[in-house]
Amino acid sequence: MRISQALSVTLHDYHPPRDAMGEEVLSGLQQKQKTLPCKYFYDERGSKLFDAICELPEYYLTRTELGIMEAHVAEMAAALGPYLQLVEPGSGSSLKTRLLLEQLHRPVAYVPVDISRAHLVNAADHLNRLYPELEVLPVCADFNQPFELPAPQRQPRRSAVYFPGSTLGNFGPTEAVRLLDHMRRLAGHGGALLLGVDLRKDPEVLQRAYDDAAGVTAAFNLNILERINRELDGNFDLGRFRHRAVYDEAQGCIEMHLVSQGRQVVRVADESFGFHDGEHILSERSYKYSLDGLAALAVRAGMTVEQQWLDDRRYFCVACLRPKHS
Ligand code: AVI
Repeated sequence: MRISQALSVTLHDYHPPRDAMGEEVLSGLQQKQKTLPCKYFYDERGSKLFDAICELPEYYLTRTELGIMEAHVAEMAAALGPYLQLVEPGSGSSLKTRLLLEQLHRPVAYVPVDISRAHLVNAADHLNRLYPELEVLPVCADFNQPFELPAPQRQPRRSAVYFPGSTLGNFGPTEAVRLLDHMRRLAGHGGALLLGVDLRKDPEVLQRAYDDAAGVTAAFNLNILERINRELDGNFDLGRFRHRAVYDEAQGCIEMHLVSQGRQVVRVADESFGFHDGEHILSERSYKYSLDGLAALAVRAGMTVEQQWLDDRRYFCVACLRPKHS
């Protein structure tokens, strides 16, 4: 890890490898069920398309979570407590984070953790100028890999991890437990985790949210193939793959697929991959939780759900999880 000065902030840099994409993409395409890791959606165009998704009438998640935050942020801040160090894995300097920071009582430090160094530094610099009382300590790391929290100049009384946006849903059950367990350890004794999760609901609502009428989600899904073409010397013909969203009700999981239109052979780097007509690549899973399922998940990660806030339609939940025996 290296510490350096970047704009107005001190950066703790774990130099997360950025060249792992080739290996992961090739090994995903070699599986019997071809898969692509959904983290590679977010190149520049993918990030813009995701922002556009968040504005879509069908994609209720962002709007609903923001509504819950606006209605209950004071209670959330009280639950987390004063003199806090707030850690945000996969941070984005979003409106939700600012809402929370503004309600916290005398927060000591804000630690955004992100793999994208330039974006992280710019967002941290912006927050640092906006809240001069707050020590902003960006950490450039893959939040799924081990890293240590930087020590703020003033000693915080406790730490909390903020993980909004239902990003947890993009991890399978085993990985989700591992990730929550990691966050519990980051929060430490007396700490907490404030988590935003999407809830199970009418499959038609989910279907529309992941297959919108304007085709923005389709463009977002197909963009990963364009990225592979550009960065890994691939030759996917984007006109010969179609976006599909499928809800598996038993698992409470919406899957995004890229379906091959006809038989074809695609080259990526030096490897060739054959597709038969209708064969699909699984590009994302987005798990939806019941409140019982969320409580069970928390227990598996050594925590309990202490408080939870829902919208009127019970579409989304922001939950405060506390380590057991804390
Ligand atoms: C980032 N993540 C929580 C989004 C989700 O809803 O699973 C990604 C997304 N995929 C399609 N639309 C949005």
